[in-house]
Amino acid sequence: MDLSGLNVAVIGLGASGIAAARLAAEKGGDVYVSDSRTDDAVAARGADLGDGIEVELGRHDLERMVDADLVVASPGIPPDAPVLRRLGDRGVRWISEPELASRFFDGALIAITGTNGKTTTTLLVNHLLHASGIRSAAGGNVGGGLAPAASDLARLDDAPDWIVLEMSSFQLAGVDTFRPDIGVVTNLSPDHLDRYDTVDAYYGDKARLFDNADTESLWVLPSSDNEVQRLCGDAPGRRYYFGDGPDSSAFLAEDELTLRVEGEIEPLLPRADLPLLGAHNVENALAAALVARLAGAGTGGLSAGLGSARALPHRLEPVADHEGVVWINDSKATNVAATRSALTSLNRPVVLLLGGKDKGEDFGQLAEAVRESARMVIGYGDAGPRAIEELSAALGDDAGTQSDEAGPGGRTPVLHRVDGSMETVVARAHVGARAGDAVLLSPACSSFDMYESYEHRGRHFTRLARAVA
Ligand code: UMA
Repeated sequence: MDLSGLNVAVIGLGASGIAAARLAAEKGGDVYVSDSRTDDAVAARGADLGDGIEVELGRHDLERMVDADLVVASPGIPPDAPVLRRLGDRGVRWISEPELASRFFDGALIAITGTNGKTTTTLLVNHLLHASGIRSAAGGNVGGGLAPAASDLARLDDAPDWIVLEMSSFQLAGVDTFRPDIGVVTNLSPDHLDRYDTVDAYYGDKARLFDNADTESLWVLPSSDNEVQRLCGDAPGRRYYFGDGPDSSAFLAEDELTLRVEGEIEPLLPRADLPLLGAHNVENALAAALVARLAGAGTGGLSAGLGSARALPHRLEPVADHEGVVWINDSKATNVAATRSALTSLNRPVVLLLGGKDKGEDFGQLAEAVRESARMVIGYGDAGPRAIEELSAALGDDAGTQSDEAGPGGRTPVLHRVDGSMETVVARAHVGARAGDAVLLSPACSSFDMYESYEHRGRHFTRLARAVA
């Protein structure tokens, strides 16, 4: 495919916009990129694009976009942002950056979405394919410097046989011809309610994964998630399930990660030998192994790859161990479901650090997991007061006051509100934790009240935890 003679407008000059602009220019398009910001960082990114790509900062030239043959919008720009609303009013449609990229992929495509576990599963599939000698490359929503944007993968000189893409709902909202050979939904639960009016609207964007399904499509889905089954509906293609369930092709059998894809049982790895913490990572590993198997990986490569998997930064990542207290950075847990999953998957009493930018989720949903696992909950940041209030209401008499004996196992979890910086939060956690505990930063919120990103928050927490240790 060639974009020669076509005008391409790219909205936003972040990782996504830069990658889209470079790809479109390389394919012959006349590219105009605009960003509403004018600060040094965005100016430097614009200058980096070099000659041949027109960059405009501080405004979006609507007429240029209306006249363009193709408009690519960055995923972080919500559809009700003025620029997209005005384009919509003029009847202009836009696509997302991975949609553009997918038009130039030579290899087969694996697309992985879901609320939690997308990044781990994406990078693990790639790791398992490599361990099996299959040429693949991973990227997409991943971010955090861990993997490139989709359009960068489309520009690789030596095209891999498989592309493994993490897809967010924001990116799926802008697909058109995007068609994965293997599509994966890890799980579904409410998220991003600061952008979507309803959970159904969020799920609706996720469902676009199935838009171009055909009988050759392969779908990898959790066996026990009714919401995911509903999302997939009657999309054509063959379904494979992972997790506990009668039709599952990837499951735990006698505490071993096991596949049964074509009738034959393939034990892969004892669960205890999987280097990733937490029950949800067993699910991620089962999904990844199943996907890699469908892409041609053999048992030997899968076993070796699972055994050599490593925790990703900011995802249940143990960062310090001091006087019997392990400090765990789970800053990527930016919604209630991710935090619940972290809490229930650690087999030790937890001092939970909860809070950040308020996305409107109900923290009361954490009550049961807190009752079971938490010695103490420290609410901080914008959402801290509401988190503590809702947990306190949901726990009722099961919530301790600051003077109570704290802890799980018959005693009541103590709920604390801390105003101030992460330094204060960590100092409070240090005082509250006992030998055998985990101090868990799993905030259930995004970071933007105090930080630039969840990575920034995770790095700061890690530094402070190590300083304590
Ligand atoms: N902008 C405008 N006009 C506007 C609004 C914003 O020009 O009206 C500009 C901003 O000034 C900024 C640029 O748009 O310069 C930012 O674009 P962006 O927010 O889409 O961010 P990118 O840097 O392009 O990163 C995006 C993804 N970010 C989001 O979806 C918020 C990255 O996912 C992804 O790694 C990257 O593309 C490459 O694919 C990050 C993420 O947090 C990791 N994703 C969310 C998540 O995982 O929960 C969905």
